[in-house]
Amino acid sequence: MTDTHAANRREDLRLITGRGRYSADWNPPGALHACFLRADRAHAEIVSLNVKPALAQRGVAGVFTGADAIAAGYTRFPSFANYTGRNGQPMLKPDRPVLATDKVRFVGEPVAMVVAGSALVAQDALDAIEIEYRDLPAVVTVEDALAKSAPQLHADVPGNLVLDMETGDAAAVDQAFAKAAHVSRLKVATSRVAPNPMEPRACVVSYDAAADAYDIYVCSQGIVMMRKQFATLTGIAEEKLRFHLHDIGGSFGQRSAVYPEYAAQMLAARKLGRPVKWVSSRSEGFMSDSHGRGLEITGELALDRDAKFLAARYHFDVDMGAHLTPTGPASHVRNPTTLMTGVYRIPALHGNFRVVLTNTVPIAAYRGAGRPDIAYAVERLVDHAADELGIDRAEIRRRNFIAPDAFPYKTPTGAVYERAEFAAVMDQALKAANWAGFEQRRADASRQGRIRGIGLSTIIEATGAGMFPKDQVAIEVEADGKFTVYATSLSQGQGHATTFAHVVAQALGVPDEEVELRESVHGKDLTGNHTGGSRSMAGAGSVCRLAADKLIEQAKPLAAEALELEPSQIDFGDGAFRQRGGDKVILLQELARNLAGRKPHPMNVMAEATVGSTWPNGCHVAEVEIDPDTGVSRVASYVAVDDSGVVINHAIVEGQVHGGVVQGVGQIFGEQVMYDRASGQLLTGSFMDYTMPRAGILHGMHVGDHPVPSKLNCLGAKGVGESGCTASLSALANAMTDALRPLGIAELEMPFTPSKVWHAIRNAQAK
Ligand code: MCN
Repeated sequence: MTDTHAANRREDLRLITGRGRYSADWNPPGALHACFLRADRAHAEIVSLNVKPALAQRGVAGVFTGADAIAAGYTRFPSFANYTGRNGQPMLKPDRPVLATDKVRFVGEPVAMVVAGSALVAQDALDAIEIEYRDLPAVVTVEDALAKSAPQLHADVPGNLVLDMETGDAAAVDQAFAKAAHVSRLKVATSRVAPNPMEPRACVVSYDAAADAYDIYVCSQGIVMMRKQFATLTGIAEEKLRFHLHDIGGSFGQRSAVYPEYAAQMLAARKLGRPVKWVSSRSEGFMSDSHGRGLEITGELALDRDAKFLAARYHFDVDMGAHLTPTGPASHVRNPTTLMTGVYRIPALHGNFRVVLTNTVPIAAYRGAGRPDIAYAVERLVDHAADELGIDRAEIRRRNFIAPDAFPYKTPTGAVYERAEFAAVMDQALKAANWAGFEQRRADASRQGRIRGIGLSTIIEATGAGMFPKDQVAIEVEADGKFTVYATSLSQGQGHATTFAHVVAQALGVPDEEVELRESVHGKDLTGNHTGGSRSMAGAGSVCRLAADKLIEQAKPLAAEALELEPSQIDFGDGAFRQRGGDKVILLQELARNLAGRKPHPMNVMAEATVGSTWPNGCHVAEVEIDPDTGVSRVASYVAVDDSGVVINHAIVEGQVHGGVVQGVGQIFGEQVMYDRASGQLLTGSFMDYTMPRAGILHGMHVGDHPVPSKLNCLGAKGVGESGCTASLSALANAMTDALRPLGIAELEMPFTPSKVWHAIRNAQAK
């Protein structure tokens, strides 16, 4: 097993001293620049489109439209999810154009692309494009999209409903509800949010006519997935697509997909014979990068006389935006289904999904990808039930946790949880948060004119099982005896260069600096998953360990030969092969250097494994304080205790939890993409009107861990990348509800903006 450490991240010095290499940093000689004409309205037919005046502008090299994309056969936008709805009806997958042809379906949808010598010239030329629209009514909510009179977004999606699906056992749930002593019901909604990674989206494409191949520099989460999606969309063979993936300034799930702009750039690079570069502006990002969350969930919980859970049913209204993305359906349908029971033993479950298209930016995975949403619904409902029954919120959870001896635990919707210790995790968190001493703090705050509340959430996640059936990792031995590790994952800030290298270095018994990680490198014939679903450590990370072990096995006969012994006479340890009972020794790196003349190096290895989901879980406790005069809330303290299995690097894991929690804080207190319901216009198109969290909103966070090693991979690691997001929404909302309930304010919905909170307090006081 790998030991734990808290080494600083090896990549940080390079990144914070400006030596990162982001997509926009690529400037191939002779590059042209692209700009996109985007729909300025939510729903309209394109009556006419005349790009000639733009083409005539000085400096413009080309203008491309949807017709060019269709002519090139770029028509199969990937959508990997296949769900079956009621009566065997498969999920509908309407076509998504690269550039809109007959219709625009959301504000920001690309309609044409101008390519010019500079981005400014291209931008100016957009104004010369003549386009005539016939406006159609727009729908930006699920309710409006499902209304009988609603406009149809896609001719082949009747009623804008792509999937009407149920899961679980409706009859068993009905029976349980019929005999329940108490039923609690709560409707919640997670706001639609804009992920807003620090680096705006960017892509550079050049076409190599001699090889009929494309070089693509793009922000992404991993090469294999990206290559497959580009190939699916364009029909171009995967081996003709050469990806150059380097640093990314964050992603949060948003960069796992191919986007229309990239395909349009490929068209242009080929036709014009010059590289084509596009860098999104932040405003463009708000209206064209996928959004996240946006689920409305109504939950009902049936309880017996002892407040034990008998059954639960959930109704999900899922807004997918104007088109399906590759990750949207899995995020919003599969993940909530998997986790509908949360950390509780609930004998019967039923879920009902309506998955709907609206005139808004397409929705995709966003850190947590449906897990924060279902945890939010479950955990708020459990708190609601506790309140209705007058039971302590920790106590109702304790009575219903899946017991430690019940694992592996098969949930009513078919997921199989690995071992966890929910009660022990919660106890640790409650202790760290001084839950028992809260009423005193509430009273102290009240004396100072402030309203204080505390909330908890106890959650579980299923990390990504993997789009590709196996993860491969290669280790190549360099002439100087150093080791280069290749994987198909791609760090967007998670610190793989530190942790993966550490895993290998530890196994090989060499200092971490002797091992370098290179991810998603073109030309390495590896298959495996991208970085997403918090699966990289358990997936590629654990295969790093297998590869290192394999390298030692492979090197053993070579070491024996060098020592003039039989392999059975030597052992490996602390970076060297040693004669058993003798004094002959050869260092692994010395052996590596001695054999450097052989090509390929005889110690090079490739290892692979099939790694499914792991089941991280945790308990977060948030304490909030509200200023009733302004409605401004602050997080007075925050405790996160997570079971991430064996932790490889504590500093990184703590950073991951911090980052995720702050995203939750952002969403709970301000972040929300808003559209005008009548016109479908995007109202939050910049940081002027979209509230990102500021550093001061969260003080003094305590991160603890309660590791229950996973048996599902050789490191014992579970994921952690999304834990902060998954647990924080409900912990914070429950804390706000706890603060406001004594005033007679029952349930508010996120975001808890100062104005919403202030008005609620004023209305309550007026009563
Ligand atoms: N780790 C560890 N011990 C464990 C588990 C993980 O030391 N038991 C370390 C890993 O080695 C890795 C990091 O923690 O360096 C996260 O590992 P893991 O949970 O396996 O998650 P991934 O590396 O697969 O990252 C994906 C996850 C997701 S899905 C999103 S979205 C996300 C996130 O991570 N986006 C991020 N964290 C992010 N962090 C930053 N800075 N930027 C993003 O865009």
